[in-house]
Amino acid sequence: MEQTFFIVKPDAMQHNKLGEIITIIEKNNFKIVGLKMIKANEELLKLHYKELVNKDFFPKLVSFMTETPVVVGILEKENAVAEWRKLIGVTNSLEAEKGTIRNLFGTDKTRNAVHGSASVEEAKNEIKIWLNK
Ligand code: IDP
Ligand code: MG
Repeated sequence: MEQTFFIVKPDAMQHNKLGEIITIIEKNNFKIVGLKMIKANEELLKLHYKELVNKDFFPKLVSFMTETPVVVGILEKENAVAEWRKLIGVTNSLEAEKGTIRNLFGTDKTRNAVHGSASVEEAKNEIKIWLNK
């Protein structure tokens, strides 16, 4: 079964939205097959966001992602990668479709509540980086 990787980001953790996000995950028939709370650091984020390290917003992104611990995990479903991206909405919370997780719980382009892998290969890399699997 296809797997994807998710992060409940610091803004959602600060707003006590972990439970609601987990409920949405389960109601949408994803199986949670890995789960961990972890405080990220710059080294980990440079691996996770390796294509973004030279962007002007990268320092702001690191600062945001290290505000509080995050919850990371593995989701399993048919077409998990695309299905999870559809459920979370586009990167900018202000443009995310109504009812998506980023629309419901995100604030803007940086503080967007959750992460979702963009491809099966990205998911495999991220699961290695965050969960050593
Ligand atoms: P994604 O999370 O929708 O896949 P990416 O382009 O991979 O979007 O960017 C990773 C994360 O970096 C975003 O989720 C968001 O938190 C942050 N980010 C992306 N683009 C911008 C931007 O233009 N300004 C500020 N933060 C950004
Ligand atoms: Mg991405």
